[in-house]
Amino acid sequence: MATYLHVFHRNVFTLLSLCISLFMLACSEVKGPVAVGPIPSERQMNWQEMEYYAFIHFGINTFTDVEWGYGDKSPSLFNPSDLDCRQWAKVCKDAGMKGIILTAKHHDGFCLWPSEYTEYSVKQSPWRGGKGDLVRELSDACKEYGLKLGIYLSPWDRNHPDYGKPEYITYFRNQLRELLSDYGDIFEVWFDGANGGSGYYGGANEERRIDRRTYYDWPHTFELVRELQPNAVIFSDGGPDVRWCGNEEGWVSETNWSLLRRDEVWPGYPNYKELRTGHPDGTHWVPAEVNVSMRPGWFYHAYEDDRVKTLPELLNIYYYSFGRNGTLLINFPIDKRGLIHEIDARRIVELAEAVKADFKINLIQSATVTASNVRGNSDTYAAANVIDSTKDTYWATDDKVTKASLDITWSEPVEFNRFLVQEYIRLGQRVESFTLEAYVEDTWKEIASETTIGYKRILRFPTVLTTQVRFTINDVKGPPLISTIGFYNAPRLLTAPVVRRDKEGRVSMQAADPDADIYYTVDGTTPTLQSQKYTSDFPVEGKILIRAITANSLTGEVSPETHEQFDISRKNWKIDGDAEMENVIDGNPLTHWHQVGATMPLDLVIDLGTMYTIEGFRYLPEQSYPASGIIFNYQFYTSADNQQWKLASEGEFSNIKNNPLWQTRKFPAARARFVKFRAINNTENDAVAGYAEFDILTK
Ligand code: FUL
Repeated sequence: MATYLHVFHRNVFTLLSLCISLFMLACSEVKGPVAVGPIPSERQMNWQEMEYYAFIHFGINTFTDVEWGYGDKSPSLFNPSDLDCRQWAKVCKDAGMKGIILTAKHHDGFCLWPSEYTEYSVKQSPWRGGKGDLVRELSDACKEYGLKLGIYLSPWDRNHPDYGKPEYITYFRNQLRELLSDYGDIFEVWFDGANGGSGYYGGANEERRIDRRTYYDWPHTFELVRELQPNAVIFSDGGPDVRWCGNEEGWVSETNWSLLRRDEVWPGYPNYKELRTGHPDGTHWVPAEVNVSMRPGWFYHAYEDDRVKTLPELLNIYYYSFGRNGTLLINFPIDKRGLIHEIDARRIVELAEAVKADFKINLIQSATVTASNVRGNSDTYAAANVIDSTKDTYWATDDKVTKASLDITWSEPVEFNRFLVQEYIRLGQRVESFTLEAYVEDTWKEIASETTIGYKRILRFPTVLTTQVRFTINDVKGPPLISTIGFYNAPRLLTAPVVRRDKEGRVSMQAADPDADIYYTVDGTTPTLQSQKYTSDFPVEGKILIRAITANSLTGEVSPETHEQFDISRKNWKIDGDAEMENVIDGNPLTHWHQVGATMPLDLVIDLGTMYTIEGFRYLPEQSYPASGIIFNYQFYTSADNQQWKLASEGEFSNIKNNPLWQTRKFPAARARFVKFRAINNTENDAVAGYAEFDILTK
């Protein structure tokens, strides 16, 4: 019995000490980091993780070929021949997008769903015999393809008679209620900052200005969205959930805080450029969304079929949005058939393929990572968390730490040209600056010195070959929390190089990928990897034909060829007028000059500096969108003395509006030192002559 008692006591004692040790362990467990500054809501987190989704612009504007409708056009114009929302959804799905936002009503007030509150809708159109509902069709297609649906409802309505009066707000909210009640889950509600101005307004045809801060009583409209779609984020210039990025070109600043002094910003905020960086001292979590179109315009125009963004342009947009703590909302202008145009569809899939290739293998998987400091030396916050693929684990430091680093080592040398890093943003955006260094040829070499990280930051740089990298966080708002790190070796992007010659006659070449090499010839032969390699710009006085390719010298892969024929250098040319006139002969098609007169014709007179035998000219109209002063009818004169002029050529540049490319005209050779290019009229019939470039052809 005594023995049993002894055993019993011993067991109780063991159990007690076990409990005590467990209790002590629990007490000594490392405390988790606390939030620093504003943090995202669950709906904002869900939205941020979508990363990439589509915008659709479609409506009467598609059929009238304008960007902003006045609100006076007949609904009978809306008549797509082959509308198929499943085609839109398939393209978006194939492109890797997670949702689609539809312009249910743009500024012209035409509704793509049969709203009960207006007749200005698909109800009055011939499409589907007036029985169609485009929002329904898209909502169904999204469900079928596993995409989320978002709604753009323009606050500005140039059709509605009550716009500008309090009654319109009721109308606007009624429409919002319809859209947010009848079509299932909505992930984002998009309120445009463009508001108030001229319009049809039920036949009043007048200018109606509103106070953008107060007219819409936004707080109550936002409440309505919360009531009907509690999981939807609300977009406007200043949130409340998602902010505009301050441009429509497809980028957000490298320094990009997901924070905003939200109460200072409203839709139509004049200091909108601040939205490109956010406010480091922001009071609320309001991350940026980058909205950009596949083409210059938001709505479809056939003349932009050859102006769809190129793959290098789209890749830049990808890296300047996703790669800078933004999400990407990319717009497809639906064509008159009711489809995403084949060119846009192909291009967006090319982007998806290029991105997939860029991020194919994460080299961190074969690396060892050690940290300068780990929170409480606990495994929960270990450096290894940046390698695992779970987004909820992270490397954290002790609270007092303000500077910390990760050393990343490989047993064999690796090559990479992309670096990806993510903060654990659920507890706030903290990192203010960081550097990336690599151990190359026995020294530490800085690869990048950058500012913010946020949800995701991706850096592109020339390929590095190394076995050791150091990622250092230099300045923080609170101890850093890093959830993911990645190193990738993206393939070279091989597109035909851009070859230019400036006014001084210097020829320069540029590849879309800084890692790629350029090879060229000047003797008319086909360029190969054995041709001259381009290293820096060089002067060329006279006429020259340059043929160039971009290549991956290691694999031998080459791009399509660029073929540029330059005439005499324009070094000694003189044009009388303001400094901007130089843009006409600077060799850069992206700069331009406008000559504005009271009436047409307008003359551009150039002194070539010496006599030449001239047999033609080339004219390139302004390349930006929308361009002005596109010359249609012209005359071209030559002169030896700037007194006696001889007409050498005249005519029209047919289809120049739809296709504003280089226009070349040849004529019987003439000796001259002066040339005069006369704009007789332009495509808009106003008194403006616009030029991106002008050149002559000599014999
Ligand atoms: C702008 C609008 O005025 C454009 O037409 C387009 O809808 C774009 C997304 O937002 O502010």
